Amino acid sequence: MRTNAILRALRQLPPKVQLGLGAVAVVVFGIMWLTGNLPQNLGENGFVNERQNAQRRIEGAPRQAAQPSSKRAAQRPTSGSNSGDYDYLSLALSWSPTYCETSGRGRESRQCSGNRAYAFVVHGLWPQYEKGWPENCARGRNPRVPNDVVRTMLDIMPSRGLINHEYKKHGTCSGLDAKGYFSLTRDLYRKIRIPPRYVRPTQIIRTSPREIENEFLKANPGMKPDMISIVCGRGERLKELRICFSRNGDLARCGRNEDQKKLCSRGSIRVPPVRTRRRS
Ligand code: U2P
Repeated sequence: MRTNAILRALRQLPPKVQLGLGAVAVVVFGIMWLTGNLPQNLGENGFVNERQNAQRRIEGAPRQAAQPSSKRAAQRPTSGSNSGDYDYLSLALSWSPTYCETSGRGRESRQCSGNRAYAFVVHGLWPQYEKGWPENCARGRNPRVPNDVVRTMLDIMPSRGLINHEYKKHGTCSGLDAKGYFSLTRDLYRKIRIPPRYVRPTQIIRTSPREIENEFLKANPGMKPDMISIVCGRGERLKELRICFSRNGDLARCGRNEDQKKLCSRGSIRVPPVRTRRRS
């Protein structure tokens, strides 16, 4: 209704003024298009509906740390525009000996056949929704990790391929560039104390998810049971740990992604020892 009245009023203006206003509109829309601020859905009659816009602003607003996200929200398409939109961070620490006995078996890699025997290594730092997670937030762009950044991470993330993969899939959703994302990863990793018997075990450890959790709680004052989850893999082996942090980088309650029952419901698990000599 209001739109029609505006159009009627415009038609009554002298042709030169109509032409001038038309030119201004073309320039304004051109600038909005170039800067990526053009509204995606126009309302009735081609004008933006203010109510739709207000709703969109609320939906697009950065999420608060404790705000629950629905399954639909978790599955919504991700792109560069929602990078930085997440509820909490999950630091995934992989037990390297298990990886080398299973998925990495037989691979000629720094991690499984190099000189250094790795124990816990960083799998990734994952921006998470309360349920589900965003991924690959830089669609269409090539989110390459600069070589100097890769080099700084190899001591705790022993594969160039893994470093590139984790940044592309998860880091691009953190709202940080590669340097910032990996420096945050290291900062959070440094906050965790690994209990002594998991630093370099040379014998198999037979234990349980509950016992590992208790050992981490003891070594890390401030960590609570709902901030850590133990993941087991094939053959009842310890596969990895997930430790959760708030957006501010403090230890925090995990979301439903780290549900212990889903990640490892076994009563007992075994922790393979680190490699003690170089394989030929
Ligand atoms: O669990 C199998 C793979 O799914 C991805 N994953 C899992 C849980 C989660 O909270 N977030 C997540 O991304 C991991 O994929 P990757 O980063 O290794 O490609 C995980 O290995």
